[in-house]
Parts: sequence; structure tokens; C-alpha cells
Amino acid sequence: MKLVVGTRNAHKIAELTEILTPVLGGLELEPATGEAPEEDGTTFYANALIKARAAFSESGRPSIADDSGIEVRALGGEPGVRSARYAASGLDEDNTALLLTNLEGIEDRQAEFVCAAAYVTARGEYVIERRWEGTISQTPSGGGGFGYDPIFVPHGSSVTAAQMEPREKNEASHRGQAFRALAELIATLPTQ
Ligand code: ITT
Repeated sequence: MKLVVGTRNAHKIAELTEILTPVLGGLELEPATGEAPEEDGTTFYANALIKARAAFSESGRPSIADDSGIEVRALGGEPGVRSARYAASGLDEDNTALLLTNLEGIEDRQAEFVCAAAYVTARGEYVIERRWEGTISQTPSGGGGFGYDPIFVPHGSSVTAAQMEPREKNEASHRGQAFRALAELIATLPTQ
């Protein structure tokens, strides 16, 4: 099966390959090549659909996309859908540094990663959203993963997501949960 992936984030493609291949045998993922669409939705659900629809309309082939981010309880759910561009530079190090600064002196460190996984074909549109709960650490640790992984300690873990093996992260993560469920749904649909 071939799927076009509406993302410009190479880390997501690597994770999606590992997550989806065991469920969808013979899978080939092909990155979308057109211009990235404007993510002007106010929810992960809406933005995931915007990206998957753009990939589908440009390629004419079944397409998937993910919109994801981190919601921090003490910050009223920020950065949320703005996670990729929380700091002005949009760099991972600057985003995590800003989050740590904004949480200075705050005891409640509860946070959730959220992933909306979308699938768009000529026959229909599907979106599945999943969450991964944890806490924000005091300082960054670990060199794996991307984004906020170095400061996210999943519930039940003593290390950050950036200190986990990729397989261990994908098994538990918001993206792993959402795309495994989406892949199981895709596997039940008629071949496009
Ligand atoms: P595309 O829109 O091209 O897919 P993006 O990186 O801009 O790439 P999003 O708009 O979905 O993607 O923003 C997701 C941001 O949320 C991402 O850049 C990270 O900062 C953060 N994020 C999402 N999933 C994450 C994960 O598994 N680990 C760490 N940070 C994550």
C-alpha cells in the first residue's frame, strides 16, 4: 500500500514508518511535495484534515497527515496547536526553553501530548485523536526524539521521551496510539 504523507517534519516521517509498517504490510510512505498548506484551524483535528486534504488534492492519492502538540495544564493548554511555533524562531531548543521559562516557579507540571491523525481518500475522510500524559521536567535530558521530548516525562516513566528508545516512545506516544488506530481502520476499508 502507498500513502502520501502531508508533513514537512522528517522526524514524523521516521516515526510514522515505524508505527505503520507492522499494521499495513508492504507500506510505502511518500512525502507530499507541494507547498505546505496554511494551518489556520483552531484544533488539532481541523489542522490534521487541512494537511491531509492538501496532500490528497495535490497527489490524487490516499493521504495521511498529523497535527500534534503539547498542552500544559498550568498554562491553560498552551502552547497547544501553536507548539511548533511557540518561540519566535520555531526552533525546538527555543520552544522548550520558553516553555521551561513560562513554568518557572509553578508547581503543577502536568502536560499532555496530543496527536490528530487524518486519512483522506476519494471515498472519505477519517480523523483519530489520541493523548499521552506526563509532566514537564525542570531541565532538558536526552538526545532522541524531537520537539518537546527532552522535557516530557511520560506518566509511569522515570526518563524523558528523548531518553527512550524510538520503539518504546512509539509504543506509548500520542502519535503511536493515533496512527495504530488509524491504520487498523484503514485496513478494514475497501482498497482505493
Ligand atoms: P508538519 O506540520 O509539516 O507536519 P510540524 O512540526 O510543523 O510539521 P505540527 O504543526 O503538527 O508539525 O507541530 C507539532 C509540534 O508539536 C512539533 O514541531 C513539536 O514541537 C511538537 N510535538 C508534536 N509531537 C511531538 C513529539 O512526539 N515529541 C515532541 N514534540 C512533539
